[in-house]
Amino acid sequence: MIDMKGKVAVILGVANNRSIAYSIAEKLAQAGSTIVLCYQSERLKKAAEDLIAELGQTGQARAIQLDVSSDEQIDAAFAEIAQHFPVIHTVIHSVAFAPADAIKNDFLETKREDFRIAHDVSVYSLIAVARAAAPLMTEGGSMLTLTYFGSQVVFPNYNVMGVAKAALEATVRYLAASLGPRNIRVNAVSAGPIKTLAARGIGDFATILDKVTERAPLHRNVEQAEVGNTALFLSSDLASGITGEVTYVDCGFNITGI
Ligand code: NAD
Ligand code: 0WE
Repeated sequence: MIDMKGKVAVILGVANNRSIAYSIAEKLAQAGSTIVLCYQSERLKKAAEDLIAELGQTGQARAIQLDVSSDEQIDAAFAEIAQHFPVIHTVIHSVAFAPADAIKNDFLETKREDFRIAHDVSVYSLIAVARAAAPLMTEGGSMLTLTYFGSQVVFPNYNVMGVAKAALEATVRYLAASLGPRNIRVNAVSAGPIKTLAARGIGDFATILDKVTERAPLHRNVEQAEVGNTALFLSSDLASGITGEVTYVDCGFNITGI
């Protein structure tokens, strides 16, 4: 059993209890971590507070607003976190966004502004959050982000998100090199397709899930809890020698050729 007692985890990207970040929060909480949940907007505040309560957290746990496209909100959120927790150990970055047009239209039509937004929210935010979090990670620790195989090969409609995930995976390597001397590890989990809010409204998502069942070595789709378990492992001291890596949690889909 992995023991995270006395550790503080800051988690970004919980929209509801189907979010991958929620499953990660559950696993970290069950292992004894204190959880700080960051929600994107006022609209998600109550949901975040309810989820904290569901996780059975004690008085210390809290929910804080943080839209990662704002430097001011990143600074304010980590200043508030620092007031409550002088030391944090884990950061989970489970955030991605591209304007709907960009993941619907032909890739050739990708607009400059849509490219910018996708990379700002889905990639630059990891650097900005890492810079704000690192001064609180004085005992070393682990940062994790979520990526998708669309960074390596083409999936219809994934489009600019695939380009952003490729940049995110490279960012993980450069951050790992930058933060290694402080004993802060930086990794990514590449999850197979999962029906979450971010997958809603994506045309043919059911087809993508069916293809995985047919082709993946395990002949099924991955579940949030499996991503949560891997995130717990990578966040823990059991993974003390792993940094700069992309770990696939996809029932083996990415190793198959046809
Ligand atoms: P989700 O919709 O539950 O989570 C996405 C989160 O991003 C939401 O909580 C949303 O509030 C947050 N977000 C978007 N813009 C933001 C901003 N400006 N500031 C702060 N937060 C912002 O969906 P999910 O599937 O749990 O996605 C989480 C991560 O997992 C994403 O990085 C996604 O690319 C990745 N991923 C998802 C799948 C999948 O099939 N669902 C597969 C592989 C990787
Ligand atoms: O990273 C993602 C999706 C992230 C995402 C989702 C949305 C939907 C709503 C980013 N931006 C937006 N913008 C919106 O307006 N995934 C890994 C899930 C996903 O999305 C796909 C997939 C998979 C898997 C799109 C096409 C093909 C496969």
